[in-house]
Parts: sequence; structure tokens; C-alpha cells
Amino acid sequence: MPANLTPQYHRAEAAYRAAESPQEELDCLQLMLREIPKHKGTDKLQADLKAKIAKVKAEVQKQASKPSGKTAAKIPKQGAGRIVLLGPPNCGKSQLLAALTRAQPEIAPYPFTTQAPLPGMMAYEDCPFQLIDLPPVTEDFMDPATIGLIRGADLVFLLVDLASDNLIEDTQAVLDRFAASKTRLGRISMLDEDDIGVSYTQTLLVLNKIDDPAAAERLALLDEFLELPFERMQVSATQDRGLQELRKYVFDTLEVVRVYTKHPKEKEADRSKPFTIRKGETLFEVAQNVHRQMAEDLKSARVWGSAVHDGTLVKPDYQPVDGDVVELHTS
Ligand SMILES: Nc1nc2c(ncn2[C@@H]2O[C@H](COP(=O)(O)OP(=O)(O)O)[C@@H](O)[C@H]2O)c(=O)[nH]1
Ligand SMILES: [Mg+2]
Repeated sequence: MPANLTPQYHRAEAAYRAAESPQEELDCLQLMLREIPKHKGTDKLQADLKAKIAKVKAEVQKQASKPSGKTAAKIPKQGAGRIVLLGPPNCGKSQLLAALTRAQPEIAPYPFTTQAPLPGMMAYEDCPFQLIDLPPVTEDFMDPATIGLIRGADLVFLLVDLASDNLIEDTQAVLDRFAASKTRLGRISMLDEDDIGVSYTQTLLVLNKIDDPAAAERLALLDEFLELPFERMQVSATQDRGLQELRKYVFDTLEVVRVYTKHPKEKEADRSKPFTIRKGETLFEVAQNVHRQMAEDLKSARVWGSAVHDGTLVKPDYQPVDGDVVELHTS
């Protein structure tokens, strides 16, 4: 029997995939259990959810009973998506953050200069994305915040240092960290169908330092020894090579749709800042970005854009396309 899961369920599931802490996971799982249609076709899924809830509850309690040490302050999400920079020491994570954003991380030719996750905003045209520079990952070290940040991210940049003769071991060490964890690096972001605890975050292999004279040779070696089943791009963070392509990749891959709002009393749309949603989302999500109350009150809208005639009257479930101008009506 088909499960016929509702949009509400899928939304809760998407939030669960990206939950950054056991408490968040628990909240999402409980919402999923509430939203799941209760019939024979979902019996197994309901049982799985209940088992998962019991397990995560135990995790939450274990955490609560620990003396609260230094739990890093949560970095609020900003922009049209979050990308985290993952890699071994010295591969150029901080340099890349500095090249793509206005953040000013410490950059140095020795390891462990970056001690805490550091965010910055990267723009593709008028669309902002949040980049987070992470402390390095090695065989012996991983910052405790890293797992949650990866799980909650829309995209991981896995950096490889094409100027390092240790690139194979260093990259292997990073991959090993995630191979058996419940947060994994994947070709796409998704939940594992057979084990609902396991969450994959879409990963792009960012081959950095292509300006190094031996970069191509090292890359050939890397491919010979490691299976890296991700899409990839080659860049030089210091020489600004491949960076515009990288920005565009993020925009395209996250399927961002920019919507500009227009006030009914005004002729022109406000072009200063787009509201951003994902392909497949609706005017309801646009209105949510404007104001929570706006979303509740949204009745209809007029749309100017490439997919409709100018000023077409649409319902809140209309799915905007990139560049649409919308006039939201609450009455
Ligand atoms: N040649 C070259 N060096 C780079 C590039 N990106 C970073 N570096 C250098 O690599 C070293 C480590 O960079 P950093 O960003 O601190 O690495 P992190 O530990 O991954 O944050 C610094 O000396 C950077 O200047 C690049 O594209 N080409
Ligand atoms: Mg660094």
C-alpha cells in the first residue's frame, strides 16, 4: 500500500535530515510521527519512527545529564543556503572563505589556525549564501560542532590540497570520519531509506591550489587511490581561479529561486533584495520570508515573470520561477 505522505510530513522530514542536535532531531521526529498518515501502509514507518524517537530521547537525556561544558554558540542560518568548508589542515579553507566573502579569517601555512567555525556571506549576483569555515579534520581531531554543522548544511565543500604530498592520507582521514557516522557525505542530500537515522549532505569536491606546478600529477594519484564519488571543481583560492564558477555552482545546485516583491500601490518592484526560496516551493514560502503573519493571511498574488503573462492572478500554491516579481495580496 502506498504511504501517501503529506507535504507536512515531507517538510518535517527535510527538517529532520538537517537537524543539528539531538533535541532538534527529537522535535522533528515527533512532528513526523504526528503528521504521518495513520494506516496499514505506514505501519512499518511508524514503528521505525517510534524506535528512532526512543533512541534519540536517550541521547538527549545523556547530553542533558552531562555537565554543560563549552557548547559552541549556534550560528544562525542566513541567506539562501549554508555551505560548510571541510578538509584537513592547510588545504586552504580559510583562504577560500576570505576569497569568497568579506570575512577575515586567520590564514597561515601551519595547521590548526582555525579553532572555531567562522561564518561569512558569499554573493552570487544579488543572492547571498552563508559559508562556514570549519576547524580542520584529521585522524585524531574533529571539532565537536562539525557533525551538526555538516548535517544542517545544504552543501559541503570538501577541500583537497593539490599542493600537498599528503593529500591522499589527509583526504582519506576526513572521509573515514564520516564513513560510519550517522551524518555522511553524499552525492545528494537525503535520508537513508533503510536507516532513517542516517543523513547525507550533498558534497562537492573542491580541488584547491591548482596553481601548484604539480597539481595535475597529484590529482591523478588521488584518483588512482581514492574513490571520490562527488561532483568536483578545480580552484585556486589565492589566484581567484574557478571561484566565479564555484559561486554559480552553488546557486544552480541549490536551485535557488529569487522573487522580488512589489507593493500594490507602487509601479516598480523592490529590486534591492530578493526573497529566496527553492525550486518547487510556493508563494506561501515567499510570504513566510516577508513576514510570518503575511503567510497566514496570504489570499492571492499577481505575478510578472518569464513563466506567466504580466500581472497574472495566482493562488498561494503558485510555484515562482527565478526572477519573478510578485504582488502579495492578503485580502
Ligand atoms: N598556492 C596556493 N596556496 C594556497 C591556496 N589556498 C590557500 N593557500 C595557502 O595554504 C596555506 C593554508 O591556508 P589556510 O586557508 O590557512 O588553510 P586552512 O587550514 O585549510 O584554513 C596558506 O599559506 C595559504 O596561503 C591556493 O589556492 N594556492
Ligand atoms: Mg583555517
